Amino acid sequence: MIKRDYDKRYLLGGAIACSQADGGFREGGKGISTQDLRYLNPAWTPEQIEEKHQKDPFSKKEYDTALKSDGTKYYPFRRGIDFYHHYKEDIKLFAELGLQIFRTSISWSRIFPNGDDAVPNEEGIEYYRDMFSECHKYGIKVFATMVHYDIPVNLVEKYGGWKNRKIIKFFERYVTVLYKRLGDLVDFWLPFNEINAAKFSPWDGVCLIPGEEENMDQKIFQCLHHQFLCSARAVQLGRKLVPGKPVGAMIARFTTYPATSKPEDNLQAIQDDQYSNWFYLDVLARGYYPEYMKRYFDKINVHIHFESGDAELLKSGTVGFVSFSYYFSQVSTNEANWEKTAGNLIMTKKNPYLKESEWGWQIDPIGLRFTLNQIYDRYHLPIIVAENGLGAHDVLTEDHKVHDDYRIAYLKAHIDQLDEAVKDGVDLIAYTMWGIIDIVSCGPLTMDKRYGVIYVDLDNAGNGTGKRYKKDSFYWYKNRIKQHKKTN
Ligand code: BGP
Repeated sequence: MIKRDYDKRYLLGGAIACSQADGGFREGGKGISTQDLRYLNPAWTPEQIEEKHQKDPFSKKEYDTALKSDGTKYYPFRRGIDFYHHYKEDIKLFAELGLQIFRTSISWSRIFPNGDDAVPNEEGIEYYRDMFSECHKYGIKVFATMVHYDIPVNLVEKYGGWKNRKIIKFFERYVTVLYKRLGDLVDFWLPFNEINAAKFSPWDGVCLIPGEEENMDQKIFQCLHHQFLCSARAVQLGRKLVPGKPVGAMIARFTTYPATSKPEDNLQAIQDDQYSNWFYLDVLARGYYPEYMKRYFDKINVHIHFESGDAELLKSGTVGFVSFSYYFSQVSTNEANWEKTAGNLIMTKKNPYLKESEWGWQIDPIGLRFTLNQIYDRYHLPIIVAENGLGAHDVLTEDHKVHDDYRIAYLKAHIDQLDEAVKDGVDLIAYTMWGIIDIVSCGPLTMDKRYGVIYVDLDNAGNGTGKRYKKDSFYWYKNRIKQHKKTN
């Protein structure tokens, strides 16, 4: 069981990820990561890259820097909000909000620039020590993701990334350094962001590269097997090196409803749920591959290469909590033609009972209570809602205000459902709202889609003052947190 130094009431917080927020991608000894690049396509000529770059001024500065600094043909695309240089003032704003927990990710390439280096990069370690200490100064707990999609590019180029079992050793080395050097400052550990991204976005999840489409499923699931083993090792090492600090699992939760009461639709819903959600958590929380996947693997002709000791490792490395991102719910049907709408990185069937965000994501607060109950029933492990929020076009007025009542309504509706789920008996540890401060979005890769309660004055091309402004939702969230703490 997780030993809590706070009462039963869950913590209210905020989340970001390094590759979408930090910037400073060639500073402080950092190596290039797979999320610093639009595509890692070794076949591209410098001319092709230049052409792409011309169409995307957003990356101009980084592109020039990358070319100058190491003469590579990489095409960096993420600038972030320069959190790397602003974390002190940003964390001060989080403290003003009353944030109880802050989730961010550690960039592997800041700790081991090439992934296979013999010694870690001290500057990288210092950066995180400073940032996390700053959180603790204000009483904010730290929830750290070890891999939010990004790994050092060198691991992909030299070893084939997640395809190669050798990555497990490099990951162990990375995790050991994290525990030993940052372990006193981190309260909750998460080896992988949205581990099911392996399947729904293999370019992000398991760092496959364009040109690797052949036998894609085989590659995806073998890579994933290596990630499962890494997660289990992170749990084992955590027990030894950071006892009492829980290590968890996370998926992008695609809450699934059957389209009708037709038996075929219900069966489809169960299967969709198994293949896109449960499989991943079942392995990490129960410690073995579920039976239903054997049939699925046969169907798609996938054979996982297990080595001796793998099954035992999975069994002994089960996680201490479960977490998920929750943005929308989806509908399952066995019919071939259905009206589609965009979901987070996937397409889903339209639900006539729900409204959509500007990006077509179906807003479903009750689905959050539904999913919390489902997950708790299945594993009886404490839960963190690691991401949830509304991406919207925000307008900064001349007097530097953002009147985002739509976001307030969204957050209120979802947090109210957390309270309901807790009354249902769900053991909820924390809620870390996604993009607490505006960051570069993961899908569209722009600043257009903003989630924050803090506005950052940067546009898609990276132009702007970079100044931070409090949106109306800032004051609302601050008050909600205050009320929340009172009822503890
Ligand atoms: C999740 C990712 C995040 C985040 C979020 C919102 O899948 O873990 O990194 O960005 O989705 O997605 P987007 O930024 O595309 O709106």
